[in-house]
Amino acid sequence: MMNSMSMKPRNKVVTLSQFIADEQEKTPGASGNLSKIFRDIKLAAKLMHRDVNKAGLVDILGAHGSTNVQGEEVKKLDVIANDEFISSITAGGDCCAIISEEEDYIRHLNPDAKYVIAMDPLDGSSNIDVNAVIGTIFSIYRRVSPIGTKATEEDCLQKGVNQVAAGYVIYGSSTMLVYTTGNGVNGFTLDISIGDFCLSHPDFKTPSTGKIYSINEGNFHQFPQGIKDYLKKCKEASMSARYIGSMVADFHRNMIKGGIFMYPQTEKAPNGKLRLMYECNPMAFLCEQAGGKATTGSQRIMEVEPTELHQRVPVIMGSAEMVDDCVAHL
Ligand code: P6P
Repeated sequence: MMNSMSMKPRNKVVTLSQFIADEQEKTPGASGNLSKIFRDIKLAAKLMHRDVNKAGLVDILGAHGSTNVQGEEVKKLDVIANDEFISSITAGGDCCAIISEEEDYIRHLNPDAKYVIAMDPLDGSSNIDVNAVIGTIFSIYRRVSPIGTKATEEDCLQKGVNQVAAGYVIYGSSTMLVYTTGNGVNGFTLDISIGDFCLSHPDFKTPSTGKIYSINEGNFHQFPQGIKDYLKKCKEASMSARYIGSMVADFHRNMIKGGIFMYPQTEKAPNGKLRLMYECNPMAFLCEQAGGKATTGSQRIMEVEPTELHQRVPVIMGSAEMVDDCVAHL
């Protein structure tokens, strides 16, 4: 009969809230505002976990603007995601502006707040109807304009190297929140039984190389010759092609297993497809913090000088040795 004294102590559960509070304590002069933004993101992520997991059951798969049997307007899940993240962050009051893939212009919030968020509320949403993995991507900056004034475009168009924090939520076989504040990357898995994210991937690093390459080879004939040459080398090395067309899912898999993700420029898309401010910069920050590399092919992604809110850039990111090898072919 095991008595309580002899029972093996259970591993200590570290929740996202505790982890962020501990990080805040280690940050001299931290006001707690950033911690509160993470609280707001966590709430919206849990609501999205609920909505994503019932998408097939209620009328939210239809195209935005259609009406359901009750004659109610049907909202697409990515519009719902945008609403949920913006309303949670607005209610928190710690953000002066948001730029979002779902918003044409800057969404101005609390002029007395000091942080700006760039986000893709639901990336890969074309995969929802086929029950594939989707995600939310976010990037956080400190404003450059005076507190107490309306946020400016300059606040929202900052280089990736100025990011204070970045992360993603992946709605997969489990829902995870992965983020960095510049002190490494930590992954938290949602335990719905306690309603919180628990530390599951502490300080994880991406392997320096790997056997996975991710790219939409349907665009092969439009790729620059260097990309074609690198892909030929990947095939000759019997690497595995893995691509589901959802950046968060492809990125997360490669981060853990090692690999390279590419969305290069094509004849039809001379700047590539992926957005600098709320897809490439946050993923580049995470990738570099995990020991990987992230480039446009000609420069470090986080050094790109932004010129517009929804600007696109070519992207090559993942295991450092694979990125170097790919760039050597360009
Ligand atoms: P393609 C999803 O639409 C997305 O923005 C990213 O999540 C994904 O990596 C990419 O576009 C897929 O694009 O042209 O291969 O379908």
